[in-house]
This record gives sequence, structure tokens and C-alpha cells, in this order.
Amino acid sequence: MRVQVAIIGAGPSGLMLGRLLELAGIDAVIVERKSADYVLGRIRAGVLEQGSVDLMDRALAGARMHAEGLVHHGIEMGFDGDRHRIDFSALVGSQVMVYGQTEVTRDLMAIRQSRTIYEAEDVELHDFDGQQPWVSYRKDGATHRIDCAVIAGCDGFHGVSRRSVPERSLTTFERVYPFGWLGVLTDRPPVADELIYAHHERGFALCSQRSRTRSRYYIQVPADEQVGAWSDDRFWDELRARLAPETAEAMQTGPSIEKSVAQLRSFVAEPLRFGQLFLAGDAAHIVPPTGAKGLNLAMSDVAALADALIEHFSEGSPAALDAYSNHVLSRIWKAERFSWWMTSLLHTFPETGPFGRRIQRAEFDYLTGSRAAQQSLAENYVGLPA
Ligand code: RFL
Ligand code: PHB
Repeated sequence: MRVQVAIIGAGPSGLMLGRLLELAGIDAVIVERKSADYVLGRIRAGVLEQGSVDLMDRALAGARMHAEGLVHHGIEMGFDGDRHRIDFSALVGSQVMVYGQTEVTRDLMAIRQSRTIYEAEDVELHDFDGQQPWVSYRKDGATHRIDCAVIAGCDGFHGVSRRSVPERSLTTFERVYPFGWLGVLTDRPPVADELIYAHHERGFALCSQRSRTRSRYYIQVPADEQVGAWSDDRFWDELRARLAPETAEAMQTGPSIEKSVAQLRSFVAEPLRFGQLFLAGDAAHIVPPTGAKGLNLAMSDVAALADALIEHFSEGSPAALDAYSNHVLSRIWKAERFSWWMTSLLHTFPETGPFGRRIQRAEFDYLTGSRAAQQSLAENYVGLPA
């Protein structure tokens, strides 16, 4: 098979890039290791910035999102039971959309006309430092080859694309946090209209949602925690203990329909281009989920990459492809900073002791007392300009 672009990975990055290229008449194929059902079964992000909402519209995939997504004008920040609302609309005149990554993925899968090859094993990238790169994979016992002009590595943090780059060509920056998030999904109405981010001396807690009838809750747990150690009852008791009493009392609990632990990590690889291979989304960077930035960064990466590829294939101009890495890294590092800051404010860090907690309290008090500080949080949360 010969195409213009071979995309590795059918997560939100790969599917969105594929769709934008398809609409521009650029021939692209997606190669994905897992089945479509497996990809749809992963429960991840829940919050879309306006830029991601606009991109879904550009992809002509936004109809169900506008019908079913929930527009949120603010969030609640809590600290040891004290509560404060950050009003995005009043502070920065913008808002976010609560619409699950699963639904984004489902909508992009449904609208795609071109080929996605699922359950492709042993995907390998070849000769991307020259002008004739190719991709190989195994499926149904046979080995297949895709010749292309460009490879887009959209295969997430554990994918093959970044690992295919010689180590000496790559600089990586990483912080692994000494904790993870235990998440539970339940078919009960959310405890509040807006998301609640809460610091507590027992650890961080987040009350999120997927719809008016489905809630998503998270608690901070040690990094090596096993899901099996947490019955539903234990989870609800621990969550209640970390929320303001009136919130804990109002919360409706029910059986979990999904429960998993995610490790928290900050990570950036530089640069994002090696010859004819370009990295985008989680393949290039990871943020801890506290700022709700991972999916949104993935969307802004692929928007920039799609525009650069369109310029390259339609106008024969390499300028935008040459600029891609530096262009998106600037936004990536700002999102890294914000996610690190939200994580530092809201979690308990065993190593910082009582001094560290007093600093966190001072940070919270500064935030709640300063419009400038709230504005800074708000403009980062709703998404900085492209
Ligand atoms: P993905 O979603 O990991 O998709 C990569 C795809 O590549 C496939 N793949 C391969 N295919 C072929 N060959 C190989 N060798 C391959 N290796 C892997 C994989 O099977 C997969 O289908 O990366 P992508 O597309 O870049 O998307 C990134 C987002 O998934 C991620 O940033 C977000 O989920 C992060 N995130 C959040 N982001 C937000 O913007 N807002 C949020 O509220 C938010 N909450 C979260 C999150 C992530 C979480 N976890 C579990 C890490 C909450 C959680 C708990
Ligand atoms: C989620 O709903 O999964 C979610 C929401 C906000 C975050 C992280 C995760 O910051």
C-alpha cells in the first residue's frame, strides 16, 4: 500500500489527524495495535477546551458533542473543607465543555471514511530519516508494508514511534510523582453542577462527571496501589472523608462501572520531528491529569500538524513542517507548567512535610483572595491561545 501519510495509533490524536487530512484530500491510513472496542473501552479525559470543541466542528464531528456535552462556566477549588468557586466566564469570558474522550473517539471513528487497520501487531517504522519511509505490521499471520512520505507518531506514551528514534537524537524531561489517581465511574448524578478539585490532608480528590446521570470521581493513592485493594465501599468512604461535609452528604454513591489507577507523570520529548517522522499527543508528552490538559494538548498538536501537512502537500512548502516542533513545544511547556502547578497545590507530598503544607495553604489563600491569581488559573484551565 502507498499513502501520503501513515498514522500510528487510533487514539484521539491519530483519529483527529486522520480526519483533518481526509477532509483536505490527503491520503492517510491509520495503523492501530488494539481493536476498536478496546480503544473505546478506555475511560480517560472528560474536559474539552474551546479550541478542542472548535476542532471537532472543523472535523464535522461536533453534532453529538453540542447536543450532549455540558458547558461549564467554572470549577470549585477546595482546601481542607474550605470552598471557592473560580468563575471562568466572569474572569476570562470563556468556558469548557464536559464531554468524554470515549465519546470524542466514538464520533471520530464514526465519521471516518478512510481506512483504519485495527489489531495490527509488531508495527515498525523504517527509513524515516530519508525521503522514502515505510511502516510494517503483522495481521492475520501475514506481514504488510505501507510506503509513505510522512509518518505521524500518534501512538501514546507507550507506543513504538518515539522508541524508534535513536536515543542520541532525543532529549527527554520527566517527573514521576509519588502517587496515582484511583478513578471510579458510576451511573449516579454528579454531586454538583461543576467539577470540584479538593486538597485534603488525606490526599487529593476530584468530583467530575460525564453527563447529568453519570459521575467520575478520583482520589489520590500511593503510586503502587492495586485496584483490587479498593472495594466500592472503601472508595466512597475515603472520597467522603476528603470533601467538605455538605458535599460528602449530598453525594449519591452506586456500584462502580469502571475502576482503575493512573500513574501521574510529567514528560516531554524534544524535538518532535526526526526526518519524516512527527510525534503528536501522548507520544510526545504527558501531563498529570490535574489540569485536564492531556487530550487538549493532543488536539492542538494535531491541528498544527494537519495544517503543516496540508501546506506541504498542497503548496509544496516545507516551512510549516520545519516550524512544527518549536511551534507546538511552546504551548506544550505552558501546559506542563500549569498541570505541574495544579498538581503541586492540590496533592499531599509525603516528602515536603508541615512546611510544604503551609505553603500549599498560603497558595490557596492567595488564590481565593486575588482576582489576578484566579484569572491566571482560569485562562490556563480554559486553554491558552494557540
Ligand atoms: P492515546 O489515547 O494513548 O492513544 C494512542 C493509541 O496508539 C495505540 N498504540 C499503538 N498503535 C500501533 N502500534 C503500536 N506500537 C502502538 N502503541 C500504542 C494505542 O492502542 C492507542 O489507541 O494517545 P493520544 O491519541 O495522543 O491521546 C492522548 C489522551 O488519551 C490523553 O492525553 C488524555 O486521556 C489525558 N487525560 C486528560 N486529558 C484532558 O485533556 N482532560 C482530562 O480531563 C484528562 N483526564 C487523562 C485524564 C488521562 C487519564 N489517564 C488514564 C492517564 C484522566 C486520566 C485518568
Ligand atoms: C475526568 O472527568 O476524567 C477528569 C476531569 C478533570 C480532570 C481530570 C480528569 O482534571
